Amino acid sequence: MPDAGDTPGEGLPVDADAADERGGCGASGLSRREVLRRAGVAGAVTLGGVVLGREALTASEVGPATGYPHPSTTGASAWPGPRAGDVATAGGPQPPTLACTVADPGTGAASAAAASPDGGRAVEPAESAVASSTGGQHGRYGHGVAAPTSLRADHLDAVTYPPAVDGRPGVTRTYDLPVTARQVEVADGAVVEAWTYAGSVPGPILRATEGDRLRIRMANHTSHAHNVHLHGRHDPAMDGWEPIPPGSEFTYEVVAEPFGLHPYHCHTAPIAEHIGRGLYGAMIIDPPGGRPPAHEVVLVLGGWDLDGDGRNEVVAFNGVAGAYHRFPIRVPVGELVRVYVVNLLEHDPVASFHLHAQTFDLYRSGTSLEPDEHTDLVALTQGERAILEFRLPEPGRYMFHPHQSRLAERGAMGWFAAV
Ligand SMILES: [Cu+2]
Repeated sequence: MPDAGDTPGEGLPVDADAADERGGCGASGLSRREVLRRAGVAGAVTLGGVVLGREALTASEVGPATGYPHPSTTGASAWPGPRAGDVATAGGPQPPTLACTVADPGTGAASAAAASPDGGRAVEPAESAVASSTGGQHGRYGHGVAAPTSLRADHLDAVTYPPAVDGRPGVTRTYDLPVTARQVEVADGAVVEAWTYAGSVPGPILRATEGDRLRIRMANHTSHAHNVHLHGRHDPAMDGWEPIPPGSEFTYEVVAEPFGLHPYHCHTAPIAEHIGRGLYGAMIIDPPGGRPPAHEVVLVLGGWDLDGDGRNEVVAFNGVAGAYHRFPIRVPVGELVRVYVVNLLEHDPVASFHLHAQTFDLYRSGTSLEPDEHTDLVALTQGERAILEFRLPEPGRYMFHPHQSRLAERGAMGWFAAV
């Protein structure tokens, strides 16, 4: 578990009533009811009393060691591809601030259990409806910032597992990143009016081999100006800081370089709002010849300022609080795992990535094939990123989270399940 919070009282067990008041929409001293009142959302609020579940599973508990649904550099056929639900229709009026609405009151625990089928990579939820057996005195994980009860095991696959390397260098790769507005449930009881690239937060994982031509078509279907700013090295005329007006489109064309892991994001002012509402993603540029085969995962850290106070009430890997707590990421015991971690938090200047029970080779920005360090923690400022490589030698659950407890406890905690 993360350490106790950095604010007195944070991170400590809370009772159900306190969790109700300090739930996912208003963890920074503003009660959920107050957030809802300000957002103009009526209705009573009750949090399901689920608690953090077992901290370790045996191999039999997480299922047989087959059917890893995630692709590796040797398993291109496993790539699930975009899912229909990830693509939103364009347009619609933009609300003035992020809205926060309420999940089905009082049914969180039961719904959480029902939303964890054993298909795909799902393992038994770490959260379980055991509040009654403990009297609910511990509340749920992280101030009530838990995964939406409707979350499915495969919901984030498209932004978790990168497309496989196809081994064809020197080609032109075209990505469509239409900017749309849509509602996204980012935590249990928190629905925001997000801005998205191609319907998802984070946006699609862009991937190319160094030297490829990258063509990125951005059509702005919202009523605000936006753009696509790529990190890395390119023609400054294609840098993406110039606003693309509503209803317009632009095609960026760059040579993919240098190899490494680079973020992309909207660079239209106020930038904190444009990134904070979801306009960011990860771009993997592979070295010529690729990297060694591995089971690959992309984890983009982002935040949601639900009440417009300049603080993140929800912090999440790949957009949804607690997603990998509810559905741990399966990896096979003993095989190479490569994690692409990107920090695109606004408001919190520094984050980090910490892996429990194992250490990793650290490649800062991924721009070298030699590791910079061997450690269990990497600090990441805003926009910073790293590639981590490790093997998990024993079956079980290995926790990961930012070591800043305030961030971890707002939804940015998950597990690798070695099976
Ligand atoms: Cu923007």
